[in-house]
Amino acid sequence: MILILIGAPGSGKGTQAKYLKERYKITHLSTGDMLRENVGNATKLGKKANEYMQRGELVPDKLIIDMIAKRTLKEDCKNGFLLDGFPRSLPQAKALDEMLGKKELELDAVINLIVPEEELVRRLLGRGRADDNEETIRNRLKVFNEQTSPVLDYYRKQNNVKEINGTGAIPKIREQIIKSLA
Ligand code: B4P
Repeated sequence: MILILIGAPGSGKGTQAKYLKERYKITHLSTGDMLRENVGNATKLGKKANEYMQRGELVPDKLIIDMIAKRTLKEDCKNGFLLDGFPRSLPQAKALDEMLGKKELELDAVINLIVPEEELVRRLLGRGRADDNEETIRNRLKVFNEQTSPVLDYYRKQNNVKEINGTGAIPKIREQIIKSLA
């Protein structure tokens, strides 16, 4: 099974991914977590990515695409994977299509977590990660509307987007996702 979780920053992608990977026995690939690990280990990629992350901008496509292409080659991706936070731009979506096409794999569904902007800001300020200050949050939301929304339209044209209300109790949202995939 190959799934994509899309949603604005703070929509709960990471939160829901933890349950979905267990439910479907697939590997969770969060580009945000992978980048933060690189930042923490001060790798070449981490040093480059950190500047963009602190400003709330997208890390350049080439770096992200190479990182995901390498990661999906690993043994634990053989049974499928859950992409959390990728693709976030049209070039990333097209690169993913190419990657899957070469392996004759198909995307099962794109899950879109919908949460109103005020609720997103409230959640992120509450989370308090290094890139969760008000200025960076506002920029991340702007970047989402400008660069990630077209990715949703791209998948809507292929008819495989599951629109999920991302507000309310976490287990209820999880149930809605599972129902939409049945
Ligand atoms: P990410 O790590 O992907 O983080 P996110 O979008 O901010 O958060 P997420 O939606 O996972 O929210 P969470 O579950 O934690 O991105 C960080 C940065 O990395 C980006 O800004 C960018 O610079 C870079 N990056 C990552 N991927 C990239 C890519 N593909 N291309 C380029 N750059 C990339 O939930 C947030 C909070 O809400 C938590 O505190 C949680 O407890 C709470 N919450 C969750 N569900 C809730 C609910 N139902 N009700 C109340 N609170 C809830």
